[in-house]
Amino acid sequence: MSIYPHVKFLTSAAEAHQLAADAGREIAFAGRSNSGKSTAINALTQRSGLARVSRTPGRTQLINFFEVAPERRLVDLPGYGFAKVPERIRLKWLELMEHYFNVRESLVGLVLIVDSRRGLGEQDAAMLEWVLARDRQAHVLLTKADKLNRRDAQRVLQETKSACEDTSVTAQLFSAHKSEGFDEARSVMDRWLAAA
Ligand SMILES: Nc1nc2c(ncn2[C@@H]2O[C@H](COP(=O)(O)OP(=O)(O)OP(=O)(O)O)[C@@H](O)[C@H]2O)c(=O)[nH]1
Ligand SMILES: [Mg+2]
Repeated sequence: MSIYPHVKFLTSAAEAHQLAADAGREIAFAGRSNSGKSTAINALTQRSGLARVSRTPGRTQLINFFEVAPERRLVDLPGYGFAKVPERIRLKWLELMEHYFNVRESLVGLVLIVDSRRGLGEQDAAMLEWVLARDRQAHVLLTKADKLNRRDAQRVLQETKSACEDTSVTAQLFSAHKSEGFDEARSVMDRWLAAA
Protein backbone atom coordinates (compact mmCIF):
# COMPACT_ATOMS: atom_id res chain seq x y z
CA MET A 1 0.00 0.00 0.00
CA SER A 2 1.54 3.24 -1.12
CA ILE A 3 0.86 6.40 0.87
CA TYR A 4 2.80 8.88 -1.22
CA PRO A 5 4.89 10.26 1.67
CA HIS A 6 6.31 13.06 -0.44
CA VAL A 7 3.05 14.41 -1.82
CA LYS A 8 2.97 18.18 -2.20
CA PHE A 9 0.95 20.91 -3.86
CA LEU A 10 2.56 21.80 -7.17
CA THR A 11 0.55 24.52 -8.91
CA SER A 12 -2.92 25.80 -9.82
CA ALA A 13 -4.14 26.65 -13.29
CA ALA A 14 -7.00 28.98 -14.17
CA GLU A 15 -5.86 29.25 -17.77
CA ALA A 16 -4.56 26.82 -20.35
CA HIS A 17 -1.01 28.19 -20.27
CA GLN A 18 -0.74 27.64 -16.50
CA LEU A 19 -0.88 23.82 -16.58
CA ALA A 20 1.97 21.96 -14.86
CA ALA A 21 4.73 20.67 -17.15
CA ASP A 22 3.32 17.82 -19.22
CA ALA A 23 5.90 15.13 -18.37
CA GLY A 24 5.65 11.77 -16.68
CA ARG A 25 2.22 10.45 -15.66
CA GLU A 26 -0.79 11.97 -14.00
CA ILE A 27 -4.27 10.97 -12.84
CA ALA A 28 -7.18 13.42 -12.96
CA PHE A 29 -10.02 13.47 -10.44
CA ALA A 30 -13.24 14.76 -11.95
CA GLY A 31 -16.89 14.82 -10.96
CA ARG A 32 -19.84 16.97 -10.02
CA SER A 33 -19.38 19.84 -7.63
CA ASN A 34 -19.48 18.63 -4.06
CA SER A 35 -19.14 14.94 -5.05
CA GLY A 36 -16.03 14.62 -2.87
CA LYS A 37 -13.07 14.99 -5.26
CA SER A 38 -10.87 17.02 -2.94
CA THR A 39 -11.80 14.84 0.02
CA ALA A 40 -10.89 11.70 -1.92
CA ILE A 41 -7.48 13.13 -2.87
CA ASN A 42 -6.79 14.03 0.76
CA ALA A 43 -7.93 10.62 1.98
CA LEU A 44 -5.95 8.65 -0.59
CA THR A 45 -2.78 10.63 0.07
CA GLN A 46 -3.41 10.70 3.83
CA ARG A 47 -2.92 14.46 3.91
CA SER A 48 -5.97 16.15 5.33
CA GLY A 49 -5.17 19.73 4.30
CA LEU A 50 -3.79 19.07 0.83
CA ALA A 51 -6.79 19.73 -1.41
CA ARG A 52 -9.37 22.24 -0.20
CA VAL A 53 -12.62 20.72 0.94
CA SER A 54 -15.73 22.83 1.02
CA ARG A 55 -19.39 22.69 1.89
CA THR A 56 -19.97 25.29 -0.79
CA PRO A 57 -20.33 23.52 -4.15
CA GLY A 58 -18.23 24.87 -6.97
CA ARG A 59 -15.43 25.99 -4.69
CA THR A 60 -12.59 24.49 -6.71
CA GLN A 61 -12.60 26.56 -9.92
CA LEU A 62 -8.97 25.89 -10.67
CA ILE A 63 -7.09 22.85 -11.89
CA ASN A 64 -4.89 21.94 -8.91
CA PHE A 65 -1.82 19.76 -9.40
CA PHE A 66 -0.31 17.64 -6.63
CA GLU A 67 2.99 15.83 -7.02
CA VAL A 68 3.10 12.40 -5.37
CA ALA A 69 6.57 11.51 -6.68
CA PRO A 70 8.88 12.99 -9.32
CA GLU A 71 6.84 13.27 -12.55
CA ARG A 72 3.82 11.61 -10.94
CA ARG A 73 0.80 13.81 -10.27
CA LEU A 74 -2.79 13.81 -9.04
CA VAL A 75 -4.97 16.53 -10.53
CA ASP A 76 -8.05 17.99 -8.84
CA LEU A 77 -10.31 19.26 -11.62
CA PRO A 78 -13.03 21.84 -11.05
CA GLY A 79 -16.46 20.26 -10.51
CA TYR A 80 -19.37 20.47 -12.92
CA GLY A 81 -23.13 20.45 -12.60
CA PHE A 82 -23.49 23.22 -10.09
CA ALA A 83 -26.68 25.03 -11.15
CA LYS A 84 -25.78 28.42 -9.67
CA VAL A 85 -22.61 28.87 -11.71
CA PRO A 86 -23.02 31.76 -14.21
CA GLU A 87 -22.91 30.85 -17.90
CA ARG A 88 -19.67 32.76 -18.40
CA ILE A 89 -17.91 30.59 -15.77
CA ARG A 90 -19.47 27.42 -17.16
CA LEU A 91 -18.15 28.17 -20.64
CA LYS A 92 -14.73 28.97 -19.26
CA TRP A 93 -14.79 25.63 -17.42
CA LEU A 94 -15.74 23.80 -20.63
CA GLU A 95 -12.97 25.49 -22.58
CA LEU A 96 -10.34 24.74 -19.95
CA MET A 97 -11.45 21.09 -19.59
CA GLU A 98 -11.48 20.57 -23.34
CA HIS A 99 -8.02 22.01 -23.60
CA TYR A 100 -6.76 19.91 -20.70
CA PHE A 101 -8.10 16.60 -22.05
CA ASN A 102 -7.00 17.38 -25.61
CA VAL A 103 -3.40 18.33 -24.92
CA ARG A 104 -2.43 16.37 -21.84
CA GLU A 105 -0.06 13.61 -22.89
CA SER A 106 0.87 12.67 -19.32
CA LEU A 107 -2.78 11.98 -18.43
CA VAL A 108 -3.08 8.21 -17.97
CA GLY A 109 -6.43 7.87 -16.31
CA LEU A 110 -9.49 9.51 -14.84
CA VAL A 111 -10.86 8.84 -11.39
CA LEU A 112 -14.50 9.83 -11.71
CA ILE A 113 -15.99 10.84 -8.39
CA VAL A 114 -19.71 10.16 -8.11
CA ASP A 115 -21.86 10.71 -5.02
CA SER A 116 -23.22 7.22 -4.38
CA ARG A 117 -26.59 8.67 -3.40
CA ARG A 118 -27.01 10.23 -6.85
CA GLY A 119 -25.42 7.52 -8.99
CA LEU A 120 -23.94 8.06 -12.43
CA GLY A 121 -25.51 11.11 -14.09
CA GLU A 122 -25.59 12.35 -17.66
CA GLN A 123 -22.58 14.61 -17.25
CA ASP A 124 -20.62 11.83 -15.57
CA ALA A 125 -21.38 9.51 -18.49
CA ALA A 126 -20.33 12.26 -20.91
CA MET A 127 -17.06 12.70 -19.01
CA LEU A 128 -16.38 8.95 -19.25
CA GLU A 129 -17.05 8.94 -22.98
CA TRP A 130 -14.74 11.90 -23.35
CA VAL A 131 -11.77 10.16 -21.74
CA LEU A 132 -12.43 6.77 -23.33
CA ALA A 133 -12.52 8.46 -26.75
CA ARG A 134 -9.03 9.74 -25.95
CA ASP A 135 -7.79 6.25 -25.02
CA ARG A 136 -7.41 6.96 -21.32
CA GLN A 137 -8.49 4.64 -18.54
CA ALA A 138 -11.27 5.41 -16.09
CA HIS A 139 -12.27 4.24 -12.62
CA VAL A 140 -15.42 5.35 -10.79
CA LEU A 141 -15.36 6.01 -7.05
CA LEU A 142 -18.89 5.93 -5.63
CA THR A 143 -18.21 8.23 -2.71
CA LYS A 144 -20.03 8.94 0.56
CA ALA A 145 -20.94 5.24 0.72
CA ASP A 146 -21.22 5.75 4.50
CA LYS A 147 -24.49 7.58 3.78
CA LEU A 148 -26.10 4.45 2.29
CA ASN A 149 -27.05 1.16 3.86
CA ARG A 150 -25.32 -1.95 2.57
CA ARG A 151 -28.11 -3.00 0.26
CA ASP A 152 -28.47 0.40 -1.41
CA ALA A 153 -24.70 0.72 -1.74
CA GLN A 154 -24.51 -2.66 -3.49
CA ARG A 155 -27.40 -1.71 -5.76
CA VAL A 156 -25.75 1.53 -6.93
CA LEU A 157 -22.46 -0.33 -7.47
CA GLN A 158 -24.22 -2.94 -9.64
CA GLU A 159 -26.07 -0.24 -11.59
CA THR A 160 -22.82 1.61 -12.23
CA LYS A 161 -21.05 -1.56 -13.34
CA SER A 162 -23.93 -2.40 -15.70
CA ALA A 163 -23.84 1.10 -17.18
CA CYS A 164 -20.12 0.62 -17.90
CA GLU A 165 -20.20 -3.02 -18.90
CA ASP A 166 -19.28 -2.56 -22.56
CA THR A 167 -16.25 -0.46 -21.62
CA SER A 168 -13.00 -0.87 -19.69
CA VAL A 169 -14.32 1.38 -16.91
CA THR A 170 -14.14 -0.08 -13.40
CA ALA A 171 -16.11 1.01 -10.34
CA GLN A 172 -16.05 0.66 -6.57
CA LEU A 173 -17.66 1.96 -3.39
CA PHE A 174 -15.69 4.53 -1.41
CA SER A 175 -16.02 6.45 1.83
CA ALA A 176 -13.43 8.96 2.95
CA HIS A 177 -15.14 9.27 6.30
CA LYS A 178 -15.23 5.53 7.00
CA SER A 179 -11.93 4.71 5.25
CA GLU A 180 -13.73 2.34 2.92
CA GLY A 181 -12.29 1.33 -0.45
CA PHE A 182 -8.87 2.94 0.02
CA ASP A 183 -6.79 -0.12 -0.86
CA GLU A 184 -8.79 -0.80 -4.01
CA ALA A 185 -8.50 2.81 -5.18
CA ARG A 186 -4.81 3.01 -4.37
CA SER A 187 -4.03 -0.16 -6.25
CA VAL A 188 -5.67 1.27 -9.39
CA MET A 189 -3.71 4.51 -8.97
CA ASP A 190 -0.43 2.70 -8.34
CA ARG A 191 -0.93 0.65 -11.46
CA TRP A 192 -1.67 3.73 -13.59
CA LEU A 193 1.24 5.72 -12.21
CA ALA A 194 3.76 2.91 -12.55
CA ALA A 195 6.28 3.47 -15.30
CA ALA A 196 5.13 2.23 -18.69
N1 LIG B 1 -20.31 11.49 4.60
C1 LIG B 1 -19.33 11.76 3.75
N2 LIG B 1 -19.15 13.03 3.32
C2 LIG B 1 -18.16 13.27 2.42
C3 LIG B 1 -17.33 12.21 1.93
N3 LIG B 1 -16.46 12.75 1.03
C4 LIG B 1 -16.74 14.07 0.99
N4 LIG B 1 -17.75 14.40 1.82
C5 LIG B 1 -18.31 15.76 2.07
O1 LIG B 1 -18.80 16.30 0.85
C6 LIG B 1 -18.57 17.72 0.80
C7 LIG B 1 -17.84 18.09 -0.49
O2 LIG B 1 -16.55 17.53 -0.48
P1 LIG B 1 -15.38 18.09 -1.42
O3 LIG B 1 -14.26 17.12 -1.32
O4 LIG B 1 -15.11 19.51 -1.14
O5 LIG B 1 -16.08 17.97 -2.86
P2 LIG B 1 -15.50 18.42 -4.26
O6 LIG B 1 -15.99 17.42 -5.25
O7 LIG B 1 -14.03 18.63 -4.19
O8 LIG B 1 -16.28 19.81 -4.48
P3 LIG B 1 -15.91 21.03 -5.46
O9 LIG B 1 -14.45 21.32 -5.32
O10 LIG B 1 -16.79 22.13 -4.97
O11 LIG B 1 -16.26 20.60 -6.85
C8 LIG B 1 -17.80 18.07 2.06
O12 LIG B 1 -18.71 18.56 3.02
C9 LIG B 1 -17.20 16.72 2.50
O13 LIG B 1 -16.98 16.64 3.88
C10 LIG B 1 -17.55 10.88 2.42
O14 LIG B 1 -16.89 9.89 2.05
N5 LIG B 1 -18.56 10.71 3.33
MG1 LIG C 1 -12.88 20.32 -4.58
